[in-house]
Amino acid sequence: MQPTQRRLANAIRALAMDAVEAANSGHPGMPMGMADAATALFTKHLKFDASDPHWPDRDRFVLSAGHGSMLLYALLYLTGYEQPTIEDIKRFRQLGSPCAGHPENFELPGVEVTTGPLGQGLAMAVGMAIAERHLNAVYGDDLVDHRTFVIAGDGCLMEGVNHEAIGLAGHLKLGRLIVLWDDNSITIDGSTELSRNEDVMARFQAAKWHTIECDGLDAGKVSKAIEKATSDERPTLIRCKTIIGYGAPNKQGTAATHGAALGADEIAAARVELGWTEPPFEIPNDLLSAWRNFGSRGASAHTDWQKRLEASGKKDEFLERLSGKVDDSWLRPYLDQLLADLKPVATRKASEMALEAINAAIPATIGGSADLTGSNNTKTKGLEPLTADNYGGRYIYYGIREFGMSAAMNGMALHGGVIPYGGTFLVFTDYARPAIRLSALQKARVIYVMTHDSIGLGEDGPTHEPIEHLQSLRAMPQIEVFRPADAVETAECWALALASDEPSILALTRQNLTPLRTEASAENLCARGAYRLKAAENDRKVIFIATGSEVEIAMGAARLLEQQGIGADVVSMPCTERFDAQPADYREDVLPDVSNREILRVSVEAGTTFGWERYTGLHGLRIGIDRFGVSAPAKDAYDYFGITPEKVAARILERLKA
Ligand SMILES: Cc1ncc(C[n+]2csc(CCOP(=O)(O)OP(=O)(O)O)c2C)c(N)n1
Ligand SMILES: [Mg+2]
Repeated sequence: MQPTQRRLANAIRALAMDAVEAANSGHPGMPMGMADAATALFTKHLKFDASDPHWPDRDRFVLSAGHGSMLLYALLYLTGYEQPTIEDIKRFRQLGSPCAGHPENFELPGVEVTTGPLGQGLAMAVGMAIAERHLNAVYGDDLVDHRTFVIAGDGCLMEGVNHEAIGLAGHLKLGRLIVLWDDNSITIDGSTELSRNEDVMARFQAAKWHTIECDGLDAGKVSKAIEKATSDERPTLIRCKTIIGYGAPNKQGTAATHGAALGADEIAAARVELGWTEPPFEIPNDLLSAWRNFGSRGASAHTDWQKRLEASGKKDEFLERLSGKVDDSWLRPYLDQLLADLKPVATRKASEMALEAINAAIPATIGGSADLTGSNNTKTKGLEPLTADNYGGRYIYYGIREFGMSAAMNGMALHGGVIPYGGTFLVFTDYARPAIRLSALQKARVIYVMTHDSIGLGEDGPTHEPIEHLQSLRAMPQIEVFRPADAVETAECWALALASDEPSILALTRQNLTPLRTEASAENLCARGAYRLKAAENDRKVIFIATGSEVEIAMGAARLLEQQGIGADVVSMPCTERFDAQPADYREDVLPDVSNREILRVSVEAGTTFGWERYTGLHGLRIGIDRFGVSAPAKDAYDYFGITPEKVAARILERLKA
């Protein structure tokens, strides 16, 4: 006899409360409250095959309420994914267990995205749904035809990013996106009445979503709601009315179940309440085998898909595309053409020029901007807009939604098959930062095209002039910040970003820059992060270390010093992270021993000097800006802050005299 949906759900409840109890840490309330809804989704609707978590046409499931991680771990175990094992679950939240506190995408196949920072799961799901529709437009229903399901809590729907995400999803009519809202009226502080009186349903309706309400504790009703959702062309919000910690008789419905172990007494009482007689971590055979059958429910759909793939004539291309490998054959011819006709350009323009070649050579790129298309230079000639009427387009008008754009790009990158890049002003990485951090943490290949990267943007003034941004982004692990100095470096940095398995930030200028790399080189010099652009002609007394637009200024200062018999190297350092990863002998050659006081090292970057002592040594000279910027034409701003060849050279001469 088939177990009831409630009994299937109780297996999730038991695993969640027992795992949290064993760890004495975690969140039992959410998995216990949403167990019935999740059972409905996984046993009847979600298209997946537990034996192949990477099946490209699987539905994507995103647990946006990531604190309820045990819900997901229980589902993966019960449906028969190779991992997690029950031993992994017993070690929930312990060092080395893939069942980490919050779901991490690289720990377990089946965990599509890393969640925990509330709201971002939902926002990433929007990107997954975009990627699905785009690939569907390219490859057709036979190869790409899946949905994206999300479980989101009150917190996810309070966070600001949800406004950006649902606005974008409604606008793009992402009908294959279905969100189950765990409407339990509880957050950590207590009742949602403490902090919310908005009409969430009306808000989603206003964003052109389809909305449904149901009893979230009744799997049958949730199932009916999902059926309705799948037949509507709009994205759907299903409001699942639930009780947090459902099944724990004395604590359910209260914030006490949100984020703490229930305790032995309450767990014993819950076992009675739920009619659950098994010891911790044991699932009765009949129940486990029923769950395992649900885990292979998608096997025949998977086999059919495989047959269609074989017959499609596009198999190799499709798999190659999903592998994420990129072709860099565009780079050489592009550089040859560039070097043949050098002129001053802003690196944002140089980026657009490189993108013309990239977008022609790599069909997987999807560009976009948060309403600064003409400033970020992200739209190349051939790109059509990706719209509700043309999902095959490759350019997204994200609107003024930096955070939503960045989170969507994470979802697109993790979906696979597309390489998202998107732009805004560098200063507004602050608005996108939580998603940039998740790009890094998840190793999502997202390319951030961040223009107007210094006081060189000029008249817009200090609100728009990044100061601390470059260094603070460099401080983030697993992401590379590139600040190219001219058009050749810009192309090299683009090639590195595309080939990377990490996200990248390209910091690009508004103002024109003089070409510095004027000769072809066989090697991508930016790949080493820093290299000697100019060697000292006189006896070397100074080494400049500069980035981006300030390399040209350092070159000018070096020339002035050479005229006075003072030899100066100029090192261009487009990517500090890459330089730090070079072998010691290379680093030593470019920047000889920091304690060598015979040579003065001078960093030049039009931003905070914080951190540059890492390369100059404490006795070096750090030229930058340790205050907010000014509103003035770029030339005047540079002069005001003393970042001109003459003023830099004068400071060095003064220092050398002392
Ligand atoms: C951006 C962000 N802010 C704060 C938190 C800390 N936090 C985790 S869960 C939670 C409450 C969420 O409430 P709800 O989504 O209703 O979850 P429930 O208590 O119903 O499980 C908070 C504030 C977080 N994880 N992410
Ligand atoms: Mg809640």
